[in-house]
Amino acid sequence: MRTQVGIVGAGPAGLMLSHLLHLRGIESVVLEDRSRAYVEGRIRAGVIEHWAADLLIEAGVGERLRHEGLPHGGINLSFGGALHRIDFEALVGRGITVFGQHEVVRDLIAHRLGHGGNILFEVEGVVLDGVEASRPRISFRHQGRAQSLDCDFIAGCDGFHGVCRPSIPAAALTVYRRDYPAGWLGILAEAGPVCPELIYCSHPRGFALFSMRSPELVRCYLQCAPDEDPGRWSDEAIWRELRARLADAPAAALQEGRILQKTVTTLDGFVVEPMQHERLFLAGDAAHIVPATGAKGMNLAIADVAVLSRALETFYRSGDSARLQSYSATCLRRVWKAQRFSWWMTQLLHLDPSASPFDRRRQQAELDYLVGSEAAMRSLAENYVGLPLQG
Ligand code: RFL
Ligand code: PHB
Repeated sequence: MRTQVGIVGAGPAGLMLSHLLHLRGIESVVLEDRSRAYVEGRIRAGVIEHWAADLLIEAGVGERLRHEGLPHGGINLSFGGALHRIDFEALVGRGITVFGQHEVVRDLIAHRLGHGGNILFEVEGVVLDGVEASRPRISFRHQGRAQSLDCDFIAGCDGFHGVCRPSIPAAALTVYRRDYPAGWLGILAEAGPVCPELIYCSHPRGFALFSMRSPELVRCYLQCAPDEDPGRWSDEAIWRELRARLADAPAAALQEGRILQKTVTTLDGFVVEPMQHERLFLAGDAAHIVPATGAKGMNLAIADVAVLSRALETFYRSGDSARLQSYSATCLRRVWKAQRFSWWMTQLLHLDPSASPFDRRRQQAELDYLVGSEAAMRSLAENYVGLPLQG
């Protein structure tokens, strides 16, 4: 097989890249090791930044996002028993959309397949060859047959545990990482939201987050140990803990519906530099991950591929590779700003078991300052709704 851009991974990065390339007249093939049903059912992100929602709509894959996505004009912080709203619309004139990542993935897959796109699910043994040569090749097995895909470029969109990043010689990369001393126990439950907008709670028992997927489905998180066993938590214990960490007024409205899913995620910061090596370009979680407190991971993945698709378009139109060469530098400026914001939200809201009494008082003062200062709230709002796309 032969294509212009071989894409490994059918998450938001790989699928959106394939779609944007198609709009620019560039061919691609997407190789995914899981089944279509698995990737369409994987519950992950929920917050879509303002510009990313606009891009999905402009690119013709935002019909359901426009009708079923929940536009939110702000978020709430809960601490000291009270709720404080941060009004994004008033502060920066924009909001965010709450719409599940798996719904974005579903729409992208349907659109690509409906327009002649080539996505191979359940491929095995993906190996990259000749990344440093002019014609890289991806070898894999599909439906029991060994196959290979010759391409001009490879896009490594295969997430944090994928094979593309490890295909780059270690000496060519610098890795930056930070582990956070907390995990999140996440649930999906059949209940109405406790409040029309998200609530981020800072509480002496630990952080909690109240989010949603639809008017009938909530997504909530509790700070827990990074190696917590979700099976240890009964449904009653989860609802009790969520209620305990929430301000009094919304806690009274908390509905305890049937819990459909319980999972634990760790909070990690990771960046690899550069995000490219010869003809291989890394995008999304393959190149960087952020703690979920800032709601940035999927948005960064979409930002990377927006930059990459434009750089590839310039190359195929005019032979000019300057934008491809500056791909990593362009993306990393945004990535580090998102890393900073995600770190800041995490330290602001989580209980750090190693924090001194001094650190705890400083954290309380920071929350108090934030909700009393328009300048501080505007800075949070500007970052949360999404910094403008560059490059
Ligand atoms: P993905 O989504 O991990 O997709 C990678 C794809 O590659 C496939 N793959 C392979 N395919 C072929 N061969 C191989 N060897 C392969 N190895 C892997 C995988 O099966 C998969 O289909 O990466 P991508 O596209 O870069 O997208 C990144 C996002 O998924 C991620 O950053 C977000 O989910 C992070 N995130 C959030 N991001 C936001 O922007 N807003 C949020 O509100 C938000 N909330 C979250 C989150 C992530 C969470 N978890 C579970 C980590 C909340 C949580 C709890
Ligand atoms: C979610 O709805 O899953 C969600 C929302 C906000 C976050 C993280 C996750 O910061």
